[in-house]
Amino acid sequence: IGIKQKVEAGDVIFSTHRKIDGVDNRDLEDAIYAFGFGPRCSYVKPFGAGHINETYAVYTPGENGDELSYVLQRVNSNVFKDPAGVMENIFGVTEYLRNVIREEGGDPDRETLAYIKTKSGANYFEDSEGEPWRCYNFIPDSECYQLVEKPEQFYQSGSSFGHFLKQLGDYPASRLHETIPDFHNTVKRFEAFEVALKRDLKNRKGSCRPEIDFVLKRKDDCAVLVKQQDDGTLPLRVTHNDTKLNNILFDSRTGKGLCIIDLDTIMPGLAANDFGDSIRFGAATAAEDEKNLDLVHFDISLYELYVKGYLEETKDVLTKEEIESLPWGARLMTLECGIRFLTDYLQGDTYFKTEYPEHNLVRARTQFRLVDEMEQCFDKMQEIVRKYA
Ligand code: ADP
Ligand code: GN1
Ligand code: MG
Repeated sequence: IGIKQKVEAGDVIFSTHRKIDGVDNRDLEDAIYAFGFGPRCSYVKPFGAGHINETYAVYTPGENGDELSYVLQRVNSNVFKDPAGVMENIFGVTEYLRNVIREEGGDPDRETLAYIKTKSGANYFEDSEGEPWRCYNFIPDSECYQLVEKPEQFYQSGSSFGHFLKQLGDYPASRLHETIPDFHNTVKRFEAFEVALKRDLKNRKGSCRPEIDFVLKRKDDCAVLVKQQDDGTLPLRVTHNDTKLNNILFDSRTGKGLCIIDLDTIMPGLAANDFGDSIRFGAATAAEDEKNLDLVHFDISLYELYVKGYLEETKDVLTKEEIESLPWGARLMTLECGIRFLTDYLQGDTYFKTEYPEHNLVRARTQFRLVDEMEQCFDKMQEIVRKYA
């Protein structure tokens, strides 16, 4: 059955020209007016496959009929407690990137996101329930993937995220708000898991014993990178912190990596974590929520392609210790993500969007399968990094 590889928009859920039955769109409509589209907007469709925010594609009349022109998002305020801080980070970083891209001779309108202010000049709009909405230009002739379609894409992805790290090398990190404190502190993630396990609020413990044991056995692993960060072995950089394949747009004309999106979690962090989160998602042979674990494997040849693209961009910037830490980043970001899914399962699915009751458990299982396979070929993973360093 498989998932759609390409990210596409869904069915029309709002239209300025006709009434759509059965959906309460008042807040969406208010947001459309707040950003100044009003009746100029033809219709809106749900968009994207993110687990946190709600994303909408806004269509307006163009030369060849209605075209996707803007992306409108309701930010999840349960996850992002300080939306003003999130938006300040994003405006700061994208403005900075525009200058860098101009200096590189690139096209700032395609290579970074352009956020739009509300009619009254605010960074975001607050709806009747106090929920934050923000808006940016849709980048035409771009594509977004859930799974690697051609291996070359993953090389491109490594190259783009590596380049992104370099572009933000001199960005004043002190200007950044920490949008989610301890986001990739794997030790704290383990502790949160222990709390959820102890509470077992939804009596789900009995249904995931093997997964619980898998995590408990890896308690010491959780500290590997946190320790090196604390003792200064690994420096903090300005990192993206959510480097999934579907957070990068590819140029449909050239097939090359074009633009890094989803900038909500830009914060000081470890290079290994950005590297690792990309590997976790993109070097897998199946979707993050594949139920048939026989289909879920860690593809080391995809890993190698990413390493190549990433290190071509960053090997002169990263320290020796950082380069050495990359394979651990892959292992630990995958373990951490699995821990987060399992924790959310135990606490009753309050964080990630789910489509059915075991969804988070299914996701945790794929992550643990990947961790297991990475552990088995860890020497090889380290060798590959050394080869391209
Ligand atoms: P989330 O936090 O929910 O993941 P994203 O900002 O990543 O939100 O957007 C969700 C999805 O919407 C992306 O994965 C991508 O498929 C699509 N998307 C967002 N912005 C654009 C854009 N400018 N052009 C094309 N697709 C986009
Ligand atoms: C979430 O929002 P989205 O889908 O890009 C999550 C990431 C996880 C990812 C797992 C703010 O990302 O940390 O790695 O799901 N984002 C947040 O797919 O928690
Ligand atoms: Mg996203």
